[in-house]
Amino acid sequence: MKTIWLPLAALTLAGGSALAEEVRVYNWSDYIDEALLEKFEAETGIDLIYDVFDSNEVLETKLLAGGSGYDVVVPTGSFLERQIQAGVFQKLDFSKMPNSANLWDLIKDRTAKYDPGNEYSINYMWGTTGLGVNVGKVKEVLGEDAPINSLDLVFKPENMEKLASCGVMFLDAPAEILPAALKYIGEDPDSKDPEAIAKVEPLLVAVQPYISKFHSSEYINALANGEICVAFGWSGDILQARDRAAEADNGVEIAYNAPKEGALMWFDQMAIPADAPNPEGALKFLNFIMDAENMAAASNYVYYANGNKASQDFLVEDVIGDPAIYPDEATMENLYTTTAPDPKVQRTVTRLWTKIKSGT
Ligand code: N2P
Repeated sequence: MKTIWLPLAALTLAGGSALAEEVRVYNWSDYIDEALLEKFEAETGIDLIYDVFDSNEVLETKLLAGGSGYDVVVPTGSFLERQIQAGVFQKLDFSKMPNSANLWDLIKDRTAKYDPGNEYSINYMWGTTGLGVNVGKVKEVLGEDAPINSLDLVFKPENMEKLASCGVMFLDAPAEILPAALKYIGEDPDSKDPEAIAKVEPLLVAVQPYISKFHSSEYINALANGEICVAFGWSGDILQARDRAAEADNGVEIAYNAPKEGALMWFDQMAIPADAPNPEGALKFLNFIMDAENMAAASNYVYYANGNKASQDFLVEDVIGDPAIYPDEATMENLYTTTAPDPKVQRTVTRLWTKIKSGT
């Protein structure tokens, strides 16, 4: 076979999409309006490869191994913090992202805790971890005064024993469930003390037999179609379940409550791996996401708050006016944040979580 060498420009013209620019994004599942992905491709001519995950641990394993092949990834702040320290990301060139002027100082101040100076990441969305309930079913099982806004719902074995009949799912996320259990027993939810952490083991082992599954994305449909009656999950996901049930008109009424004992507030941050194949394309994607109308479209679709001040003019009332999404001051005071454990404490957490999930 004869090889013909052509200048790159000619090849691009002749070869069409074979040589088209690509950007690879790895984001959480159920976390964007897919119309935005098409809009990005139409506006930039870049091919977007969009993959999803539902676990910080899965993302972290790929990032620490290196060569993930992704240009944009979305770890939660507490994970991003130690990934920055491990050298996983490159600094962002804000001069190439004029839409970064739209970011919200209030959220930047909070994310600076994980990314000092906000040099490596921008906030995509933030939310809380709490209780999704099928109101009718839970009241049927536990009575009219069921504690649907309290951690008693999921941490009291006598409640869980009854709820097991209609189905309970917990996030498969030790970094979220263990802090909630610590808070429930009166410990610092961000404790790094192995003795304090060990105290949640009996609590969680006692309710484990009543948990039908530890999973971090299946609960959306499971709640919406009435397969489960309680999910310990993420705010916006549960609100999406509420809408899916309403759309199906199946008589299922879903509510989300941040537990009155306090709820975890987390921040999901977009960042560019140090070894990203197309960092320039990644900056274009981030700039697109920071456009006020695009960011509002994403939040309006997935019911999570975002870190973009300018987007607030385009948010629907159902989103900006819902304190479960944009907490009022009183709700805000009841939210806590967490930081990354060091590798030793992380090993304790991982071992404990394996034990809890297996119920031993
Ligand atoms: C989206 C879940 C994002 C929240 N489904 C987890 N940080």
